[in-house]
Amino acid sequence: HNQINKTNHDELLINSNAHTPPMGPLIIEITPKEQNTIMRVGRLLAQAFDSYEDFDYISKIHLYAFQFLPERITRLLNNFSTDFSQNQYGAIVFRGLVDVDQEALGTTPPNWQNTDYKKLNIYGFICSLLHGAIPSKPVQYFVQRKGGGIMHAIIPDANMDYSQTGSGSKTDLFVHTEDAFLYNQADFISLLYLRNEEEVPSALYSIRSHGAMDNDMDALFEEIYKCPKDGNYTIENEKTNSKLTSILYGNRKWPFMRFDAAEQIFNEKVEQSPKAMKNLLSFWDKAKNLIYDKFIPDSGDMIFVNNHLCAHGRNSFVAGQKRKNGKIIQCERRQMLRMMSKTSLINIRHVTHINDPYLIIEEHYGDLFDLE
Ligand code: RE
Repeated sequence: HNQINKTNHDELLINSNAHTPPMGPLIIEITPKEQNTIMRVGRLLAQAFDSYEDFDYISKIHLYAFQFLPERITRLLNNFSTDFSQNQYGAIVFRGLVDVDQEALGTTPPNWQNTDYKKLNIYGFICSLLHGAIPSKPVQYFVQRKGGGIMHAIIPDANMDYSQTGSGSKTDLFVHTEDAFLYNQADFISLLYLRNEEEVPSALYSIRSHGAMDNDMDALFEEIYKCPKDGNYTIENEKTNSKLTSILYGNRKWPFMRFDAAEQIFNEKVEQSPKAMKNLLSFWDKAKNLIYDKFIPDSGDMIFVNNHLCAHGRNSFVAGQKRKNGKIIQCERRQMLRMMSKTSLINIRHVTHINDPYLIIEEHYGDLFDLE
């Protein structure tokens, strides 16, 4: 048989005449055998290394990914890093990627600050391996939690429940590409759901769902749009708030996207120019109809996103409450693990910490944090 399997890519190119845009993520059902392999590899690595942040481990993740991950998953992710075509939605759902022992996980902490990362070690290894298969390097951003490690627990926090951040819950989290206020935002993001008993749907929105760009979209390539830092910050000075970027970039017909609906359109303090706001509103008019929100993550599911093609968000919810037989009952609060990665540490060296090329210290559009 074929030593080297051809991917679907070639077939898709042949059929590209009768093209309908991708309207939702690729959904992959992980087989029990694959899940088994993944859990075993996670356990093995957790025994061999103390932490998924161990330098010896993290500098070799591509090697480990290609050696140990089930081949089907490695192939899919490898293809994901090079396919920016009209067929590429920019998000893959891996259903049942990991088996989460709910009892061992214990009760969800009140907020991310109280996370016990020792309990999450195996998931850190597994998530980093998937990024390694792209191949891409897990990184952390000083602008989020002052770094806070390469994997962040995302937990609803009762004190922040109305915020447009990962700690919010009571308002819809509008679709956004991660860190739209940075030039060196994540290339890839993984969202691993440990529990989602509230059954909160995830929202995804891909620029590919519009099909090819037409002249209508030209205005979005102009560098006339502001994006404030996210809801964790207040807009503090005029200098950083006045930097302008485009929404679309890269190829004119099949572009990439940097977009945050909440911050760029609905944040009243953003002060877009009238022209920019008019363009954003007519863009949002189309975009909002293309949002996919049919997927409700279950425990063990992962959403893997190309952050240049696909935006993410979620509906509002009441943390710690679920509906059963028409009644509202108490449940364990939602818990998700996020990891972000860059495909090159070389291209971001001008914005990484002097002693840590995995720590990005960009604060807002090219401005750096002063950490001296
Ligand atoms: Re996000």
